[in-house]
Amino acid sequence: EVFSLMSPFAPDAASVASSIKSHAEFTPLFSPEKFELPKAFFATAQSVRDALIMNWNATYEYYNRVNVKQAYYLSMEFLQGRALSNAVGNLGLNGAYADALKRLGFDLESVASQEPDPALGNGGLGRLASCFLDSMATLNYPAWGYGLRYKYGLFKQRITKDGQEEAAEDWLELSNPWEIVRNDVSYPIKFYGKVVFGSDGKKRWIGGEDIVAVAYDVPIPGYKTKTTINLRLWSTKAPSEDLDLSSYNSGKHTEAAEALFNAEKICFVLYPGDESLEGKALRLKQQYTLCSASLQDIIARFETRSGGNVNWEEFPEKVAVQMNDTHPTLCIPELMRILMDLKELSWEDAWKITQRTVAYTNHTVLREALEKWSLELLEKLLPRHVEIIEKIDEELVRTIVSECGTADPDLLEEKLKAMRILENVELPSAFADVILKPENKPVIAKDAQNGVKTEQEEEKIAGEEEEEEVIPEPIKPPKMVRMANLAVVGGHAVNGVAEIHSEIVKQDVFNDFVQLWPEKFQNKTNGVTPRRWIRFCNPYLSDIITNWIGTEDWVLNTEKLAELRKFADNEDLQSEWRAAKKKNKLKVVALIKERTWYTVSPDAMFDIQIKRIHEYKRQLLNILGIVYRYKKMKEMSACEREKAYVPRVCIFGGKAFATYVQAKRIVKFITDVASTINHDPEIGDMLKVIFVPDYNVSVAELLIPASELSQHISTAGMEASGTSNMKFSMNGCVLIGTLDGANVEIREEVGEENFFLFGAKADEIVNLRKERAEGKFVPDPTFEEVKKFVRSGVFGSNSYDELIGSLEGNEGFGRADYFLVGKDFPSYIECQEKVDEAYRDQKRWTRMSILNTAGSFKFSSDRTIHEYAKDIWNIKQVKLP
Ligand code: DL6
Repeated sequence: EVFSLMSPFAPDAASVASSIKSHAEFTPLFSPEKFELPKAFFATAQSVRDALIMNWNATYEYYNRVNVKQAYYLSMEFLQGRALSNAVGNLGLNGAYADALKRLGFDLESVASQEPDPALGNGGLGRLASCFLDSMATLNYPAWGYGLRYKYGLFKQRITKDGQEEAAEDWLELSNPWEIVRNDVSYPIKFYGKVVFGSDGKKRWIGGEDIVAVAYDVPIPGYKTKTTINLRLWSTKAPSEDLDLSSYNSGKHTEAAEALFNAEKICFVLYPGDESLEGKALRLKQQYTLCSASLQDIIARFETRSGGNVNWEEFPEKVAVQMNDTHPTLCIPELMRILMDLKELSWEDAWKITQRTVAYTNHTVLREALEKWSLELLEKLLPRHVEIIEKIDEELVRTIVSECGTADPDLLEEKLKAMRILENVELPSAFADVILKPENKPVIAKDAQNGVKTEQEEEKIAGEEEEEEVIPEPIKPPKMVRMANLAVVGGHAVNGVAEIHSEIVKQDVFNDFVQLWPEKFQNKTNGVTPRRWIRFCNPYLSDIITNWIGTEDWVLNTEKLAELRKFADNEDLQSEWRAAKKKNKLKVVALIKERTWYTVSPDAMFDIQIKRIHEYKRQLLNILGIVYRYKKMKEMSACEREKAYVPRVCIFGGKAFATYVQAKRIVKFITDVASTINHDPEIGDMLKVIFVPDYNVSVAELLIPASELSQHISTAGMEASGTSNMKFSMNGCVLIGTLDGANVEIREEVGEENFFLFGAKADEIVNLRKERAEGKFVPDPTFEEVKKFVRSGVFGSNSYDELIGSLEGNEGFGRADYFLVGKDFPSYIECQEKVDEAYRDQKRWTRMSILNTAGSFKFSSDRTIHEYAKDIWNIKQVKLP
């Protein structure tokens, strides 16, 4: 009962129904006697998968045949969200599947809601990767994603009276109908061991721990195209001979299975806690597994496609590797290692090929988030890679010395400090004398070849450990490897993810590199897929857009959304627009009831902030604004209150990293405030505060279409881009925000009168922090008032000393309001008053809403992917015949 999408005839409801029934019967995952919703979901997914597989095979076969250049997007995170509705929608089979399921006694929406939401990502970075895959497939770009198949996704969040609690997210519990295990696609991965010279005089990495990476493929369909690309996720296991059968049989079960567990645990969880050394080693093993398995796979494909006539110089003409942040930076030494040690290329040739192949996207300017690994740990885990990294560092030092000269030793020292890949590591011996001022001359560094022994020497030394006299060493700062610097040096392109962010990257984070290689640095403003983020999550609004524009082409060519501008004041459009919003709000009313037991009014303004909980994203500013509003409301009569404010439902959603204590305090504070305000009969529907637990992609798909105001209020200069701001704007939501990340461009596109702006600007932040440190900051009375109110005990016995203290520069609580909540508070309150005033005039508000959708066209990930394809990957669209 497999129907073909390759045929010119779309399958009808009858053939779809029989395909679903046949899967329910012949690829069973449940007992035969019942046919209930979970079974209906699996059978439907399997039926859709059949269709995907045909297109996916055809796509792969065609790319093989034409041997085009392919891009590979390597990412430790893919936040895919549910796949069923998206696949059915992209295939244009919504009607057929809805009808077929109706015949079988189900409705498509309920069947789709059975799907677990795979959370193989934390937030923006992972969701961006998934939007990119949708655009690559839709635009017929030959491209693949590579990631890891974590057994447990991002934790499940529960909200209790103590705040956030985390539980394991077992998304694979009932199996995953979308993936295809490729038992024939697996690669050996090695850790630890040592580097020796082989009998041919070449270096070899031997010994250590061996594991195997196995491919699990997930077909990614494009919208209205046969192109179906691949997301290849690696899972890890031990080589089969690693079960110690004799130990097992003698009853030592745990010891016997240790190797199996050690290998499998690499892919247990996304982001293992890395406070401990074991946690760090595990995260590093994850990163290396992704890089090594993917590169072995890419190289094998290149060799096969070369048909016995491999010309390595052509590698960058057939392969582009994009590193999503620094997490896959080990790609650089790994590609070098494979090319030199296994394919026998020279350093020079391998380096040219690597640089031309690899590119790096930076997603953060937070210094503490720029990854560094301990050299000692790396040396243990990947000894050959460290040698390669040391040599890259040495070459970099050579370049810096030759560019900068030695006339000004202070300047040279500064440059080396900022740019070297190795931190707190002596200079390579060749440079030590030339460069350093006499007082700073280090001990001669080790020669790259010293310390490397032959296999024979290794054997001889084994066992004859000499006793050495122990001389206490002065405490030195730890030697580190700066992955971002390695990524900049080893790649041919570096990009930021919004204009302002790319400028900060150039002027601040990597300024010294920009002076050296200005041509490497680019901007690629993020985007989101309009399929998932309007067309499928907001069918009410989509139908209205299609009717008024007169075509559904806008789903592919979002520029067409601009045509809505001319109808922004049309009363018919306005009333349809409001009705759609209301229908979406009603769905959220039900969600809130189900998840929190609170009842909220669909007539109130829905004001939403959903994102990871982080101090720089300033959920604290939002909740303090709500507290201030509540205090003012309490001081008024009912009549005054209604005049001064519009009713609001303030919705929060987001997870705090399990070990981020301050973020968890913020969650607790929000839920405490919510429970006081929501139970205050005097306030009623004028103000409600909701924390939606376990925020994920599916929750976002419900909340975003229902939003009227959304908050993007990070301290200016700290949010690289943000992508939910784009989704909100597309769905006709008005934004309140700072001039940060993509807010800047959104405001330009939708018009400044349709965006509520407040707060300090990025270029003022350094001075403001300095002033604070010098004790020159005078807090606004409103800010003092709100803090005092919180401390008065209105929200329970907790005095929130750690939270409120952190806003005051109280030494005990950290960095003197580093995120400038106090500075921006009065302008935020003032701006929120303007929001109320605008919302009172529903015609004005609806106009603003329409103009947001109309002006959001730039933020389609299709535009972003076209730019990557042209400016970085140099790949062409390939339409299947
Ligand atoms: O580029 C996607 C996304 C941006 O929209 C966010 O502004 C940014 O915070 C996020 N960055 C990260 C950084 N992770 N690391 N490292 O998630 O990327």
